[in-house]
Amino acid sequence: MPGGVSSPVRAFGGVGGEPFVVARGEGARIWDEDGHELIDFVLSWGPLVLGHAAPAVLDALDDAMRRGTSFGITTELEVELAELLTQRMPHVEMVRFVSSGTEATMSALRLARAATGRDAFLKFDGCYHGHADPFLVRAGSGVATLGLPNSPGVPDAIAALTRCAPFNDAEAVRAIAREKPLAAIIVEPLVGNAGFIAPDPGFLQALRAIADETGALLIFDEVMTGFRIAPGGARERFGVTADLTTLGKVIGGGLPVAAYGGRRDLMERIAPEGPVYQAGTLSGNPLAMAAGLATLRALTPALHDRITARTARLVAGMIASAARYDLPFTAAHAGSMFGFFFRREPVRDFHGAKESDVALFRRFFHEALERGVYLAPSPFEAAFMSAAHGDAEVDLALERMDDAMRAARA
Ligand code: KE4
Repeated sequence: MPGGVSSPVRAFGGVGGEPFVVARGEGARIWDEDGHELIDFVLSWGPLVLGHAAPAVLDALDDAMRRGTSFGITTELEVELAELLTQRMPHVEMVRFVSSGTEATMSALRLARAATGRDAFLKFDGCYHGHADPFLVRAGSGVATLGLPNSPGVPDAIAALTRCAPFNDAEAVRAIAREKPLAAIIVEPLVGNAGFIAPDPGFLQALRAIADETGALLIFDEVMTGFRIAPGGARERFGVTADLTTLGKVIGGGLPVAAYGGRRDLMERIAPEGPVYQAGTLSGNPLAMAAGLATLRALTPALHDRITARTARLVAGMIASAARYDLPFTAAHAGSMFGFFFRREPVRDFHGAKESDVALFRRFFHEALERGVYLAPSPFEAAFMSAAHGDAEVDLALERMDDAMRAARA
């Protein structure tokens, strides 16, 4: 296994040291093979909004698997999850399930190109939309963590169709969109792959206006933000409606599920209803659908608000600790997702994220890990809370992270 991992960011390339091997998880905690207990704020990079081995998910899986694990035939479960998604996100009028966020964004881009007859599209520096060729240009997450400029193997002819602009820079987007007809503008409406970066007020509204003015489609990549930053996602939080939306992580409850969807007039172009081809052997897998349904049914607005309140308390406590030790620090949250940088000024784009004190982040990461707190092993990732992170876990994590900051200060 290259690097001993199944996905690069797990190899601790961003923080140094040897990654641990996990043995099991339960609620807010994981245990490594040596029995070390960790309060987990990565939660499989976002999916586990109910926590590890949530009883509701295990019961749903137990029930579903006894009827068979896969058919390659439509089941009631995928119809139910599709209906639930369109109820929670009414602007997602039709939805197609796939097995990873990469498939979701790759397919949404293909659809946008087919619908507009245009090839070029725009993404933002530091945003990560999975590892399909067109998106591996100035990408975030693991690409940024490993300091890779882009990726060998992506043909120049493909990368040439990818335009990039700094996040929160609407003028740069307007200039590019007027100069080159774009099939789409794709954005993480709140960035989680360059660290946690919120949109400036009006930025997403400006993207909507530019898309409308120039005939580009607006794609919100909500693989990470969906069902985290608000029960109805970015549209509920920011009041901006994308033409297409990609989802993942939470909608699978920890099993491989992602989806793309949006305006009916666009989605009707997808095979077999239309000519735009996209397929998948395990798309709509009944076990994955059951885990996703159990997760979203449990995630009521009231539960979302409870997790959000604890996330706010955790972030406030981290800010207080950093101030106590006079560390350069900025942190924020949106719903059950949060992030921080060791930098005094707020971070508005990828450039600002890269100016944060990465060496201090590395020291803090390891000091926290030694004290039983697992954060993402990269300054260019976000962090997550779950229903299983109760007040006791928040208090314990704050106590441990306070001491970790003291130790990392040196
Ligand atoms: P996957 O192909 O990894 O399921 O999803 C790709 C993707 C698409 N869009 C957004 C906004 C995403 O955050 C992701 C995947 N996120 C990373 C974590 N930042 C996955 C972790 C990893 O690469 O191992």
